[in-house]
Amino acid sequence: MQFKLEAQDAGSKARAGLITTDHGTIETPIFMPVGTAASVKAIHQRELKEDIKAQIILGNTYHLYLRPGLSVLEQAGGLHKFNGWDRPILTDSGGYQVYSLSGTRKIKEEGVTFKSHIDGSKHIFTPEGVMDIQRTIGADIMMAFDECTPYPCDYEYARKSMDMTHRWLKRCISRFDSTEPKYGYSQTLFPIVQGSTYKDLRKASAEFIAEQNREGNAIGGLSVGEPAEDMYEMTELVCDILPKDKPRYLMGVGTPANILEGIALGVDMFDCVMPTRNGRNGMIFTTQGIVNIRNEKWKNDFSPLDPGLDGYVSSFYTKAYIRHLFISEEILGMQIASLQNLSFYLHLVQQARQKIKEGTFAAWKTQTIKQVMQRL
Ligand code: PRF
Repeated sequence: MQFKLEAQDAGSKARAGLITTDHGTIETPIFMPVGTAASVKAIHQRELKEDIKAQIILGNTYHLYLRPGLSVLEQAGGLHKFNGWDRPILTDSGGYQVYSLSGTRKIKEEGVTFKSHIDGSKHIFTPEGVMDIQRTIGADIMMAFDECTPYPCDYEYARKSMDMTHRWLKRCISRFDSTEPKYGYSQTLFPIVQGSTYKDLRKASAEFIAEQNREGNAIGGLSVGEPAEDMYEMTELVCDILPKDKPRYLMGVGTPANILEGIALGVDMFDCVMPTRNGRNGMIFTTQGIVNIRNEKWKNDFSPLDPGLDGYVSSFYTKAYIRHLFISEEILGMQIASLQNLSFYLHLVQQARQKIKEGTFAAWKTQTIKQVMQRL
């Protein structure tokens, strides 16, 4: 993997760059649609590529390990072959899903034992095991195994957890560096900064992660319920320590406003279930603002869903029709809303990239947040 810094904004810490992998190049800043279980929910691969113009998608170690399982993935020749997505894939390590999804779990130095949310069966994730699983999945970018602390989190717990995440990282690195990719293209490993909302812990973690000198770095443990101001403060502090010449990934973030603020602080990569999950619930992001499509006010509104985007779903379907689909629980409503939301997110980061290159990002950001976050 390579990262080339192309431009830096004059009025903020925003950057534009290019990440090159064996499955193609990613223009940053980028938003990565979440494809948890080998599928971006309600979106098929041709739409992902041609309508949304996604450049990289996310997969989840936790889900893929439980279903379809490693034997199927290995026989398929890896996740790219299995789901027909030939552009880059990043997999999260399970260091988050294990905590948020599985019922009973026990965290020990060796790793985390947990029960499957599907059938209650018992499993253990260790740093070494999670590296092996991601080798088998064949992700272009693999994530280190970490503990994402909840919010709020007392200082002592946050410190001990961060230290364990650092020891786990060392184990991830030694397993990663002593194993080979399985499918003939290269893979890379991103470590994850933790430290909850404590400045001294975040600083220590960012310094430790930077020292490992990997090809890219991630910021975890944020967007877990803390005030947005805390998230931005931690993000800025960490970005200022992480190396400039490597991509920075803010995990699980966020709203359009969170993403633009993150970009302004020097973040290059984002992922979030919000555009797909909220889309399936009838919350639609547009260039003009946020639409609750079930609202009575759209009943007779025959204007296009989003006149500001020129993609197929944005211009072809009317608000009245999509409202009808949601009220009637027609599955097509969820598909259209998911497509629109992802198209909007990708358009947003593409525009941000353009503005960074032009040196006008900061002013554009303020005005855009105001516009796209308003409730229509
Ligand atoms: N760790 C991992 N994945 C994550 C997070 C984390 O802290 C977050 C936090 N927002 C989202 N996804 N491994």
